[in-house]
Amino acid sequence: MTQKFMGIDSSTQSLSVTIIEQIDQGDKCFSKIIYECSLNFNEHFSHYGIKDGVLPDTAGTGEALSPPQMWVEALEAAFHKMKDDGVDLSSVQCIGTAGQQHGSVYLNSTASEALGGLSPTASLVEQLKGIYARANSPIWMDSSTSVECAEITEALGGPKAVCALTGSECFERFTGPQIRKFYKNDVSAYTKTFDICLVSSFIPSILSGKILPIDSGDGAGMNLMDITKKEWSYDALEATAPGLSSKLLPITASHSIAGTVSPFFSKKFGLHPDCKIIPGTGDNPSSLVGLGLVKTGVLGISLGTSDTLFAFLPQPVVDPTGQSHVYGSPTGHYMALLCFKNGSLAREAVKNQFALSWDNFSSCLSKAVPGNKSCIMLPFFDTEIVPRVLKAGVKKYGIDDSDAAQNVQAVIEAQMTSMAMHSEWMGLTPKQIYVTGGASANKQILQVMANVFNAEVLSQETTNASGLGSAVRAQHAVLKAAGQDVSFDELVSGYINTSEENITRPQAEAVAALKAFREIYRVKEREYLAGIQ
Ligand code: ADP
Ligand code: XUL
Repeated sequence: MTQKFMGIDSSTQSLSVTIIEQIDQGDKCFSKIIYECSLNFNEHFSHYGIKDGVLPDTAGTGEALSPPQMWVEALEAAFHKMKDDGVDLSSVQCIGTAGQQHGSVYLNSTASEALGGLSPTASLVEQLKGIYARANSPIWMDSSTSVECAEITEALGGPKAVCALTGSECFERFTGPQIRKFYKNDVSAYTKTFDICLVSSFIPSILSGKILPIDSGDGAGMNLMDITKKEWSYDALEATAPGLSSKLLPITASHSIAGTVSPFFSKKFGLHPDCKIIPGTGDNPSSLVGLGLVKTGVLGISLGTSDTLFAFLPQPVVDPTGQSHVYGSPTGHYMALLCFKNGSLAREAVKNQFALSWDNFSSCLSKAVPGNKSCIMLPFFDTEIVPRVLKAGVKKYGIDDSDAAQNVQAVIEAQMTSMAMHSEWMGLTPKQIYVTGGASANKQILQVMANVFNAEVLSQETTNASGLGSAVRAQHAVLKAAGQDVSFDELVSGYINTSEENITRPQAEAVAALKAFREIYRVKEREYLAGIQ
């Protein structure tokens, strides 16, 4: 017997689908990826005026907004593509979804009815255009809410208190400060908001035709959820905006079943009317599952638009420096996460500055002598989250501005060193790192990572761990509902590629050089941060 499960990942620059198939043989079952597709927003949806999925910040205030209608159009386009590609959607048992974290969608009083009454004869975009109380959604790249962060922090008793309560200090991109700013700037639109969704709860709400709750994984990225109770904190809601509790459904566990697919999708695209929908989660909690990080001892790194470093935590532990976050894990436990905003954005800035292809970029790295003769770049092409840098500015020490190879090496060594240095508080000395995201296809970048962390680096079969994680979450929910107690570990272990050619090993000489480099980098970063305070 075979069953299929779908994962959808609505990320910053694209919407991707992963379908897995489970084949039951006697008392054993095997699963594999049978279909993947991705729709890039620049390529397909530039008519929204976006670049890399985000509207231009013309006022230069640090706002980062994206049109939710673009995500809606991408969702329907992905189903059209699957149909065109001949995918048999009728045997999909359940759909799991993930979304870029923190981004929020503001729905008015007509949204519930519009979602519940979608007609298959018209497009989603046409039918959903009137449901928003706010046309554009603030997303995770936004850095415009420092004032609101300070206000909420003060109301809740200081940064350490906020961190202990919600798992993170107040961060500009977190949804609570974003909601507060919206309330202060446009109280009338805030009042007309009936429901606030995250990107991760908006997408499954469209699929199921009803507004679904936020899960504890992504709910932890709002500065609104009590991290130990996994419930809304009424103190945090009060400190954020009046009447907020009425605009949020109670938090849910992402392994529950939330509903079935709406008739729009079954009639238009041939999904079975009983196809289940589970609550969405953030792309990072979803990647945790997709990367098999459902136990301690292994580190995960995603090299996407932003770079993230994450690890499974059995219990919530808080970063004493207040730079990291604790989110819910779809397994019911926790995860630690550090987010480096200048990920692919910085790599691409250097690549574009010297008009390089990715192949040229890689060959610069393959010829590099580790440690770059102690030449250092602090790669804050944009504002940064870890370490917190609120004004963009690249700082170079000893780097020749016309030397492409030196700049390429400097940006990669800086990024990997920064990740290793800022995750020291977790006290992990990982033997292995599982890596994903667009840039994980680059072997030379992975070699620098292996040398900086002194650990083996294993890249995943799919570059979309978040989509795979959501498909596996869907599978887990269906098995659990059927009374089969299968662990996440059992479900994901088959996807971890441990083959010899997939392992990038640390090189002893480079490890030593980069250990010394880390200390120089630490001093330079500290000096720089002290200078910009
Ligand atoms: P997101 O999920 O955040 O939208 P992805 O994980 O899809 O991002 O990563 C997209 C990024 O991957 C691109 O912006 C690009 O910079 C990067 N990328 C793609 N191929 C390579 C490569 N060979 N080397 C380095 N970076 C790459
Ligand atoms: C995590 C974060 C980013 C987004 C990107 O806190 O802000 O990783 O989830 O998709």
